[in-house]
Amino acid sequence: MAVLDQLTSQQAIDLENKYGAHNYQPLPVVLTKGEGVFVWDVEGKKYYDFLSAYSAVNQGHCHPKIVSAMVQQAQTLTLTSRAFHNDMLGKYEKFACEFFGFDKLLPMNTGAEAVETALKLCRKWAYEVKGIDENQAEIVVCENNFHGRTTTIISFSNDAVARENFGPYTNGFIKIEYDNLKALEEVLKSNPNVAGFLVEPIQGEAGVYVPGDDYLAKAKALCETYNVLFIADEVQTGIARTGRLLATCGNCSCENKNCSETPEVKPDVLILGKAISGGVYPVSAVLANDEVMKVIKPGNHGSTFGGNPVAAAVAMAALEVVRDENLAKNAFELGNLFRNELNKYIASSNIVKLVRGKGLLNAIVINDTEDSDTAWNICLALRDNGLLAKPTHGNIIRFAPPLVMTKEQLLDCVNIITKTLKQFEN
Ligand code: IF1
Repeated sequence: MAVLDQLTSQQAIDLENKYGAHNYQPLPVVLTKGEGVFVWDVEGKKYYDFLSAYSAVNQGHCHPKIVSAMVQQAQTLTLTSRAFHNDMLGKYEKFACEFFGFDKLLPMNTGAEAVETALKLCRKWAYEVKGIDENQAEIVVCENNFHGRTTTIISFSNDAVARENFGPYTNGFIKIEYDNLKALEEVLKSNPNVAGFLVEPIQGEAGVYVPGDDYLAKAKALCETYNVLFIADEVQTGIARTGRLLATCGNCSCENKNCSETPEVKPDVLILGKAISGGVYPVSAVLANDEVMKVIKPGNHGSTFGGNPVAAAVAMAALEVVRDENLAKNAFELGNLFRNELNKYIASSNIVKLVRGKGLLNAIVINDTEDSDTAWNICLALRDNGLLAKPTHGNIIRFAPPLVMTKEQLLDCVNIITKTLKQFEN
């Protein structure tokens, strides 16, 4: 078969099954093209994308400004490694630091790498600034977290499928219940070796679980009291997804400050990935102020590709798009509209229990057992009706379209979703 032969969906799926490791179970649809809020399969059928590559494609598929920045930079200089300087990295670091309100940025490539970076940064700070005895530092994490798939990160996951038979695991983590300030205070009070608290502002993989409005601010205050770093994993919630630039917001440059009842929080360490590149290129970053970032010295950490000129050019363009197209405000307004419209339907529905979320990071909970295949079957029917979404945790369906959607398009999608759900009412 020649490389350029057009495959049918079934041929493409068969190839993946035969030659690819079976580490995923994708929805059976084979995409070949994307533009804005739409994707097309190899047979030419058009879909609304309601996953956005797990919130990486917030700026819409193949955004011309981001793609053009990538192409231009790729034709000029792609990679120098950090053995030499390049003329894009510093510009990007300044841009991103000002954009998010931090002193310094450490560039990496994937979300998991950025989480690893934050954990290493936190431990080094614990020994060199806080004064914890060697190898004694603990980092507090939450039950049902998702922070990536490296050996250290799965060590503190409680997802059996992600963990099983990958041991031995990394020590130094204490797990507490999410959205439970008492549990946090208890662990901080009783353990002087705690160096950091790693938390997702909204738990994505757990099923878009939104904590109480004051949770993050009060957790941050507790961290301050006990001299513990508040580490926000905004890989999924960041970059306008939840209706503001960051779910924690802090003193970032977001214009849409009054967009939510949740108080602003400035993390000590901010982890970004996914949409920092608009889903065009793997880019991730850890941001912190000098007081924390100063512990990182030459040789402590790095990566061949982290901070490469293409990544820098792409990330700057992607962030400019978020700002110039008011994506935080759009996500906020469309998110409210989406939940209002779905709630009207849910009021008389037997198949959907509830909708929850913030901005355009939402999920519906299906009225069936966790191990039922109802959510999967609904996603297959949504696909047939022209909208792509994916179940998470059995009976929950995540809805996270690109943030460049219009109101008309969103209402069209609500129609597709409610029409599809009706097929499953009993
Ligand atoms: C997969 C979920 C989303 C993340 C947070 C770090 C990472 C992620 C908060 C790691 C990644 C992904 C990866 C994806 C599934 C996915 C996901 F369903 F698991 F929860 F987005 F909703 N921190 N999230 O959400 O980033 O290394 O992947 O770049 O297929 O594993 P990464």
